[in-house]
Amino acid sequence: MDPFSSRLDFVTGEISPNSHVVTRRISDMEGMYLNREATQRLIREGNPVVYKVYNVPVPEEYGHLQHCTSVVFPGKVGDEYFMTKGHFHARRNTGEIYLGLQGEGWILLQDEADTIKVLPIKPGVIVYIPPGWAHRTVNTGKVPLVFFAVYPGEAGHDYGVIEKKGFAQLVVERNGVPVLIPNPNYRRTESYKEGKGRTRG
Ligand code: PAN
Ligand code: ZN
Repeated sequence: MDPFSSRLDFVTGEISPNSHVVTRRISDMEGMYLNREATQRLIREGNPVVYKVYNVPVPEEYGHLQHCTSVVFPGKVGDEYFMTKGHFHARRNTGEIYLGLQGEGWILLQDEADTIKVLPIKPGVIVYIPPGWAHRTVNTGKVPLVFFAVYPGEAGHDYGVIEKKGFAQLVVERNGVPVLIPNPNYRRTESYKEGKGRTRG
């Protein structure tokens, strides 16, 4: 394919022309927030947009580089801050780079042995997500959190694992500040918990 360029607005996160926009509302994330009642109330009261992704379409193939911006809006479901769904890459041996452009938040990272790490993101911060770590972005601030991401063409997205088991920790507001709490609904990965590892097939 021919080389090309795109324009990125550092404030709004919008990429133009030709970006493909994905919009996620609260109703697209049912069951991901702890407070089910607050989730249903928000859906009834206008179903707000939680985040948008402006994706530059390139072939989903080895050698290419996917790139996009994400905009996570400020807000909470109960005490829990607005966040992305979170995913593993379908090809686990692919990493990713995030560069913070506006706002502030936390990146939650979790590997398949359920180890969890948290890294703050804000303008000028580069977050390196090594292969094998699921990642979710949480907006802990009062303005939209905007970041740019680059990852291998063939990475793909696996949402299923996180939809099923969630992240081991949640980011909630306590006395006006973000804190991590254990997720009471978290289901650990049985094979790792029992030390069996993975089986074939
Ligand atoms: C990001 C994410 C984006 C939206 O571009 O896809 O922030 O989050 P979810 O994909 O979890 O809904 C990325 O990590 N791409 O690989
Ligand atoms: Zn990713």
